[in-house]
Amino acid sequence: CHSDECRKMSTTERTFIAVKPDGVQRGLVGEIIARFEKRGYKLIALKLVSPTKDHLETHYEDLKGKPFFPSLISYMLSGPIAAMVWEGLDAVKTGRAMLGATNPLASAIGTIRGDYAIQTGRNICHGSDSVESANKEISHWFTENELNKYNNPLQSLIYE
Ligand code: IDP
Ligand code: MG
Repeated sequence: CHSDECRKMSTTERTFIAVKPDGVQRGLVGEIIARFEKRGYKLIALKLVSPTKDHLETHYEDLKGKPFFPSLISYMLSGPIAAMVWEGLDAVKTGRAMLGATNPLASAIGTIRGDYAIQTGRNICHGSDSVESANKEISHWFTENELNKYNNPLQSLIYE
């Protein structure tokens, strides 16, 4: 089923979440993972990677014309990135809400950026902005083999 109604009910929606190099170096990987775990999302994939410039330019290809694009790419190249896939009801939109606004100063307290970051150019994390870009990003960062298939017995405690 691919209708909007079904999508709203889908407990298998997936989003690509990444801890950027500043977040990794500041020791925030565990904190960010913990928030998604505690919320009830299911961890499908997880790795620490140092992608090429090419890989990052493709990831951010929609921003290619922006004046901050070169500094964004060097920021993303400044260290390893913790890449992950989380699955669950409304994972894309809720994932973005958990991250907070792009500009951390505009992010609500209680969000990841609102609690741990100050500037847009050092906003510690990435989250897909739509189901369509999530699918694109997941296949850009992970092979099919890296997307783990397993049963989580806690599902019945998280979903009615
Ligand atoms: P998002 O990460 O909240 O989806 P986007 O607009 O997709 O925000 O921008 C991607 C990333 O590019 C941001 O997370 C931030 O790191 C960086 N960025 C966006 N706008 C600016 C800016 O005006 N100055 C510096 N960096 C920016
Ligand atoms: Mg974005």
